[in-house]
Amino acid sequence: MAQNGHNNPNNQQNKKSKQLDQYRNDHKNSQLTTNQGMKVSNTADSLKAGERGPTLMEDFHFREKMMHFDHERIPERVVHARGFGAHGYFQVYEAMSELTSAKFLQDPSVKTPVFVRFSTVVGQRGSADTVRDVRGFATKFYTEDGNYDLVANNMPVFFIQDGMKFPDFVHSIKPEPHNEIPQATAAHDSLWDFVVNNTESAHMMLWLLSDRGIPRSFRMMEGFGVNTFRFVNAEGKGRFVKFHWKPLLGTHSLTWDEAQKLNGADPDFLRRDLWDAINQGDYPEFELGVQILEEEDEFAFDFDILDPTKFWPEEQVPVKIIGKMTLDQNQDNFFAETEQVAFHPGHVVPGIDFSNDPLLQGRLFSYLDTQLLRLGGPNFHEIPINRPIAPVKNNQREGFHRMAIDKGAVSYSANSLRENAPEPDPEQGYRHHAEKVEGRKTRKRSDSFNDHYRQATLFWNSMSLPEKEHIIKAFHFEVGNVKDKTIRQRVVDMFNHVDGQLAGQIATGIGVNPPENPGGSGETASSPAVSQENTIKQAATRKVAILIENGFNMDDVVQVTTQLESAGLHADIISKNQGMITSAGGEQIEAVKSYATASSIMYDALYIPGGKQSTDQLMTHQDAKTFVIDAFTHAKTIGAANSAVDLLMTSDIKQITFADTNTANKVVTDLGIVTIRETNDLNAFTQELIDNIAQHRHWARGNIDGKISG
Ligand code: HDE
Repeated sequence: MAQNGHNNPNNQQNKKSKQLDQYRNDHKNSQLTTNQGMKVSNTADSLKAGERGPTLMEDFHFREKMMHFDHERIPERVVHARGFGAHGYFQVYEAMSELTSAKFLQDPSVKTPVFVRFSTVVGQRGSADTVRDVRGFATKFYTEDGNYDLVANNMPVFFIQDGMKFPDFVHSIKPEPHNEIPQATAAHDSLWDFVVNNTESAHMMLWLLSDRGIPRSFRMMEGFGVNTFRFVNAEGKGRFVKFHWKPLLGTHSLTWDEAQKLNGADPDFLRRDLWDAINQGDYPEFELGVQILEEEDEFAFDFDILDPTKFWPEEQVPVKIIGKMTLDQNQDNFFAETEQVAFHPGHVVPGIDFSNDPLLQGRLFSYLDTQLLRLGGPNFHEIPINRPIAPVKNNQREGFHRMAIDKGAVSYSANSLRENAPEPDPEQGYRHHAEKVEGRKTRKRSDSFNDHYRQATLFWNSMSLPEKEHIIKAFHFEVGNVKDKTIRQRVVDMFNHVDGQLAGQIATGIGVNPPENPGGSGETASSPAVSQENTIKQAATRKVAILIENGFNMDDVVQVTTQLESAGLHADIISKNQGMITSAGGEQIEAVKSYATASSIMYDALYIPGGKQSTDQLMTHQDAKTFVIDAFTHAKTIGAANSAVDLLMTSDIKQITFADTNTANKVVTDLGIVTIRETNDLNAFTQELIDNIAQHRHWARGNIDGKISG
């Protein structure tokens, strides 16, 4: 398996990768040196006065080694501290010249190198991956015209309308400052205190408490630029634009119970998933979409298109798909790449400009500013991962860690000593859209931003029943953890402006009064595009757990795994003990995991092959039973062949129709439980299994996480 994709002969090295090669250091067959390049004879013992004596001050090797170690850490990001990056490329489908002059959006044969960093927002750098949170989805395009950063989230709206409130909002959601509790969660008093006192957050809170807050994989998340930007074409015509990333695997989530268990069992679940997928050649793909609004339609909506707590429903403004990004190469070094990459919404290229969205305007200051502290000075653009592939020529000089050796006496403009080089280019250089702006200075928000509830209701109306149920449960957990009862009551009263039934159901779980007069915003429309029920459903890259013990049917394993793998899925053999397991016919197969290292939460589906001796043993293992019950409870597809059907029938799974002796050789499927008996031919069975896995979850199963409680 090609680690990191560099050795993959199909991977043509792009310009960015070639540039990074100058800095890559594999240390193979090398000898140990100091930082001055001097060979070292011993790095295990300090230089001492006598074998049992004190260490000497002159031990330069010890001092250098320890000094460097002492300074290894840099400040983590103030938000989005925990992240994970990967390299790839972007290709546009057709020339976008009518909409934008951005060069990387013109030629479908050009592969623009990209580096993407996915992140959580609230938790510290070492926090768990599967917490309920917004996910960051930041992409750096290394274009011929300089770096373009699309710094997006996996939800299309935001908590606040003006950048001025960002420090307040972040202070409220981060661990409380007196005791630094709780970590990586919104489930505490200060956040909900902020919410009820800043009701513009209502819409985003619903997105956060929806399944979008616990994605199954970074590969299965949408990305949204959130803010309104502007496309400008070569003639100088501007149009408003919103950016979207659409994952080709669809948008899918974990259940809350799984997410919580994964935080303990595998806090790296999402980064591991991305790393493994790229190493296995399952390159994540995302299509880039744009929603375009003509400037003359700026006021055509019942919301303000500059308000970042509103999205533009796809049913009203269609998403035009314009290209595709493929992530095909893992990073070599987490710190050098993921930790040091510096994004900024102000890193634009000609053809892309801003709008007056007051949140975006605030962002345009913050990102540049934050890098000064985090990366130790103004030269962070010289760190390899941040270097553009376009030449950098200007009169900026010096500062900490300056790498460039800028020759000559001239470091100013205009000059005649160097014929005014480097010279601005009025034709090719960036030209700001000549928007007409006028107004009196004021610290006032536009009245057009006043409605805080209608789109929250629109989002709520768009949810399927299981999605609504998950949101209510999320409220019960998040607000249930708020100690102050008045805040809990105010949450119910606030969400009564969104939907009376929702507010009533929140109240039931958190020990406060339902609204006296069930209310709502009056919004009756919905946007089917935002329900994950309507997303792409396919099985490729999903992981299947296969449980066996000695005496299993080899045919039941080989036929199914071969067919799963040819459909692009992955299977792991799991048993009580890791190691070789012997089939009924005496052949051996390796269990790569045991119940100590694997549990149902780490897989998308479960399959149990037949073989009476094997399934009889499985029936006696508590761990195997837990595997089955977890897969069932989390609404996952379960397959059982031959004697394994008896195992399911004697488990706690109830009210499901299984294959029986009357249905010999026939596939029986009920709510994602696929069974077959008395057969050697598992072809149709496996196909049915794959089709069910593609459904992601089978919420209709009932009694479970996704059950609708009226
Ligand atoms: Fe950010 N945000 N943000 N943000 N943001 C940062 O920049 C900020 C906002 C987003 O993987 C910081 O380099 C302000 C919206 C991502 O490195 C900081 C406001 C969206 C990342 C910052 C917002 C985002 C950041 C922290 C409101 C979705 C991670 C470290 C005015 C479109 C990038 C850093 C990475 C990171 C400020 C709101 C996305 C402090 C002031 C809306 C994906 O500069």
